[in-house]
Amino acid sequence: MNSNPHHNFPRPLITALQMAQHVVVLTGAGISAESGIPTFREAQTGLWAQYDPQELATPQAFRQNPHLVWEWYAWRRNLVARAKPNPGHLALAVMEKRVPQFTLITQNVDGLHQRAGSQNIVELHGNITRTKCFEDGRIVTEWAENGEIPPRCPRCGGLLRPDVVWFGERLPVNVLRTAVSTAQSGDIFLAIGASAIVQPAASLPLEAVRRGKITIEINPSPTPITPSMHYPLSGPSGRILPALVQAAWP
Ligand code: BV8
Repeated sequence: MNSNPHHNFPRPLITALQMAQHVVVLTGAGISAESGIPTFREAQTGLWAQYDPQELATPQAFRQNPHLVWEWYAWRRNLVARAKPNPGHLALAVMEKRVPQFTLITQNVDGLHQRAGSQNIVELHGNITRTKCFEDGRIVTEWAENGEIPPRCPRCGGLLRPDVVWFGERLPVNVLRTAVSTAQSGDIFLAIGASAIVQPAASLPLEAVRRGKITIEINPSPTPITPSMHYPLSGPSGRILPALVQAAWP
């Protein structure tokens, strides 16, 4: 089904985008769904179907079974490497070029926004393509592949782990501070493909509402923040975002 380029968006929404000085976007796993990356809501596929991501994405799970958690991330890294940015990611990269200031806050760890050409990205939960030492938290770019899984830190011999924020771990302080201040300072806030459940990310759109920003949600399903949004747009971001960018900046 080709997207309808003249999707009838409310006129005030289009005008608000055209007049905006600073557009702030929060994306969740939903924006990568059309790139073939399963969201946390969907059951994992294949071997991982019997695991709950929220059980695996924790320091406890890693301590208990580092081999399993490392293999899960290796599977996801492989999935991400084979995936491509979809029209939703690409439309955000175009939108960034059309407005004076643009901040893209993402909960995703797949790096697809970077690959789509977005520039000003705030990675709330880290990035699965980066690896760090579980002991000292410092990034490691190469290590001896001697068959041991997980591999070990070349500096201290500690186990290596993905550079992502696990459940129960704090978000990097500077990252969260930037995300909150931009949600407060932008004039438009778009929440795209986020289930608005995971904290503290889920509080960002509501902070924008509290500060009287114009708020837009793009999601095929309702979420806890839908009732608070000025413009809840129901549908897949891979279709709605290109149509929205086309309507605002033909
Ligand atoms: C912290 C990286 C504090 C790892 C992620 C109760 C008990 C235990 C903990 C808590 C609790 N209450 C709150 C917490 C804290 C917890 C939390 O929020 N839990 C939730 C489950 C209630 N939060 C944390 O632990 C955070 N840290 O609070 O620390 C602290 C204080 C002091 C000392 C120590 C600690 C850390 C949270 C970060 C966790 N890491 N990711 C990895 O990826 O492996 S979160 C991970 O899940 C994702 O990054 C993402 O953020 C989240 C999944 O959410 P979504 O992105 O929204 O994706 P989801 O699948 O849920 O939904 C997809 C959406 O897309 C849906 O709405 C769907 O309709 C939509 N969609 C589908 N298709 C499309 C689409 N939309 C558009 N287009 C489409 N085509």
